[in-house]
Amino acid sequence: MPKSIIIDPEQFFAKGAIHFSDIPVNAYSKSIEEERSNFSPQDFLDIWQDMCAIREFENILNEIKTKGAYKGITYNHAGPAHLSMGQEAAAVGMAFALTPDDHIYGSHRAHGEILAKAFSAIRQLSDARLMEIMEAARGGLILRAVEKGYSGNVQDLARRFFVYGAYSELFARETGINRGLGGSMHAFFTPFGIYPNNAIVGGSGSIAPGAALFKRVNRKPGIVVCNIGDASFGCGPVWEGITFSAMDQYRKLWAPEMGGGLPILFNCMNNFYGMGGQPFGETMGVQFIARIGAGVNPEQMHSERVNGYDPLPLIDAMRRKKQVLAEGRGPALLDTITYRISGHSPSDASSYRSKEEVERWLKVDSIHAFHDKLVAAGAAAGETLAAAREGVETTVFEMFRMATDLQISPRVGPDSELVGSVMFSNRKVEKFDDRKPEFLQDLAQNPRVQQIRGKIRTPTFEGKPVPKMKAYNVRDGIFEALLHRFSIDPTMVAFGEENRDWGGAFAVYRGLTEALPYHRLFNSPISEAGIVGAAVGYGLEQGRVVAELMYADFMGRAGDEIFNQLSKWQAMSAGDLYMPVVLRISVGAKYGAQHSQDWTALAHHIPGLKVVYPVTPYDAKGMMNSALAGTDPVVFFESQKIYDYGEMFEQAGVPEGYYEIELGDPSIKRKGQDITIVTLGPALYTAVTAADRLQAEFGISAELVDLRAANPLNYCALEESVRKTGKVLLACDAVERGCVMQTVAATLTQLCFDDLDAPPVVIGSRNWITPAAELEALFFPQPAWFLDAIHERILPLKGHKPTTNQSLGEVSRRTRQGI
Ligand SMILES: Cc1ncc(C[n+]2csc(CCOP(=O)(O)OP(=O)(O)O)c2C)c(N)n1
Ligand SMILES: [Mg+2]
Repeated sequence: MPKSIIIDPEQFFAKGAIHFSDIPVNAYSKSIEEERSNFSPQDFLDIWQDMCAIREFENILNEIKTKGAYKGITYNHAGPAHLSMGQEAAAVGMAFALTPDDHIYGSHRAHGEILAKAFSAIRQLSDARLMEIMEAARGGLILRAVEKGYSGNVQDLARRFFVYGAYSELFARETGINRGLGGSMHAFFTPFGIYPNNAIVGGSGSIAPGAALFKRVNRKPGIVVCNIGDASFGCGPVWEGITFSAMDQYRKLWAPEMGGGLPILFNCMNNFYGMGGQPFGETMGVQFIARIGAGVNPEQMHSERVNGYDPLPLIDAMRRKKQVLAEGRGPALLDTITYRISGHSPSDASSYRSKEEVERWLKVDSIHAFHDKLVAAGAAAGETLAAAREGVETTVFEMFRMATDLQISPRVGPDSELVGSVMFSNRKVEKFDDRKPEFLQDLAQNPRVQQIRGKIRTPTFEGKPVPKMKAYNVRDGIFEALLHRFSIDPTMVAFGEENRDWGGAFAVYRGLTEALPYHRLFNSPISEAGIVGAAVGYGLEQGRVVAELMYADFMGRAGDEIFNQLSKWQAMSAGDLYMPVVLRISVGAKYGAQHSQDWTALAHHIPGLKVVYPVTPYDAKGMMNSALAGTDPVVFFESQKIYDYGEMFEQAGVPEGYYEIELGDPSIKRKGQDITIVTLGPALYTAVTAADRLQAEFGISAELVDLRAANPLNYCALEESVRKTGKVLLACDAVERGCVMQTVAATLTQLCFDDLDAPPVVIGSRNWITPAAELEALFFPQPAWFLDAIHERILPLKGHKPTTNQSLGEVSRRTRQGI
């Protein structure tokens, strides 16, 4: 427990200095003769031909991008090709020492890395396993194409399979390793330990730590390598990922048998350029990426700079870093020197560097240099190397030719719903592993469990409303659902800021600290990108995870991780991977402009996310149960306004046992005849007051429908209600412009146009900053706004005197001013 780490003033006032140790720079000095005991002749040959295969793979891409043809094959490749020509030694050196259990994550410039990792894995897997993998991939489609007329051995067949699958992927073919939905910058193939590559610079920096966390928590073999560029070290999420990886708690607070520090190597493919900006000498001040390790932890991340223009120093370093990680001393950092002789992309005019510089690097081109080194040392014969190169180039060309051929490698049809069909996996998985879930105590002894047992789960008790202190509330509902899944799925972990001893900033987790070991519930750094990124990485490794953002306002800090990562990997895997991640986001109030915003609209706008916002204990428990049984990313909004509300609608009360509520089904909270009021979030309770007034003052009976979800959304109950009443008002606490309710109103207008007496009216918060708690009534929708808006724009209320201006003229005035 952190309580055992005493912050003693004596200790921290003591004089001293911080000592750094030297960070090695190109310390490798072994000759080929010395390396002969570490590599067989076949190893040398394999390294050489892997480098040559990668060079040819990209050379062909370069030719078709710049000239539209290669060796008589004309092809127009519409998509990107971020080539890494020149970086082959770095790719092969990185992958050579890895096993299939070691997982690589990478960047937009990863063709070389994925090929190198595949070749390395293929050499280590048995023929039977390779056949199994190839048969399973895309239902055997890729294998069928490459085995036709082929009679060689299984390893060569597997190499054909991967090169062809990769080209097909780049060319958006059904035969692509990700069915053409990943493409050049995102291609991956998990059976060979190749995990997502990322078009967002540094994107893998926050994701890969989650993968390493998965390995630790679930005692999986292997390490995680995060291959990212030198310029990506200017990205905040990379720093957050490093910080997440280097937390003291892994070694100081987690049980020693968990294995210590995260098994992650940040491998900087340092080619000295962003697109054209130079991190060295221009856009950063660190000069050596390796220096960054010194700022992270006392071990300085075991950081070093290594020459990655030669595969052998890098393989040597990789072997040593693997050992460090195996000993639980991670994370590690490698600053791998390389250079891309190709442009950033084929349209790059290289205006940012001199010809002379490129020529200097061409002179020491790793492919030629390694060839000469092997020949000079007598480690390989020139003819053998030449024959090997010719062999791989022939294969690569043949695979390219096949991938361009629409007969052999078709695209999905223009009317295909393929993309839509893989946006969500919509599965139920009870648990992602069979081992026994770990707990620290018998749950019957848990203080929170005992406290909840004494609470009242129904709207009334003995005919009276239930006092707040006694009511089973929204928090309890979420807690019970979490505990249920924690006790079934051993892979399930939860983390976020102040999640452990504090019990989550809003006490939802209170009681879990006593129940769960550290590795299942822990405090993260204040790193929203790091938190969501790690959850994505954990999910990609197929573990269940709950991450928390303390306030919706902090979504901006994790924007990329929520909008580009969490949402997209299921579809980019063409349905191969699940994303069993629940992202809890608490919506604030009373805390002003930067802590009180409802940003459901942002999440709802992004394809690939399920977005829900339950506000009753019954809904919170049932929907969290569903989210935690599912396989899709669920952004689970919660409202700080109503955490302690008891159940007010479900007369039978909140069941003690397990039940699920389908995500996307709205709930009718009160039956009515005259008007439909639709809400999302805590506006439900404002609507209740408004509905009571409508009934009492005007005899109008309102039907209250709580959407409970923004996406997916089943319109059946809404349509039915609107057809009955002919009138609809929609309300939420998000600012009115672009809120979820605007989408729902527009859709309902289309679906129910003939049945509507008036256009749907949307009430949201004002398009302002959220003002101070004392002024919130000016900002958030109030019951009077509902009545005034109905009076002005739907149904005149006899004798009603509006207190606010909800007229259409006012709507025009506000939009004109942008407020
Ligand atoms: C977040 C983000 N910002 C900018 C870009 C545009 N961009 C693509 S590659 C690149 C340079 C990346 O340099 P580095 O990380 O060193 O990788 P390298 O391209 O050298 O392999 C930039 C700026 C992007 N894809 N993502
Ligand atoms: Mg770079």
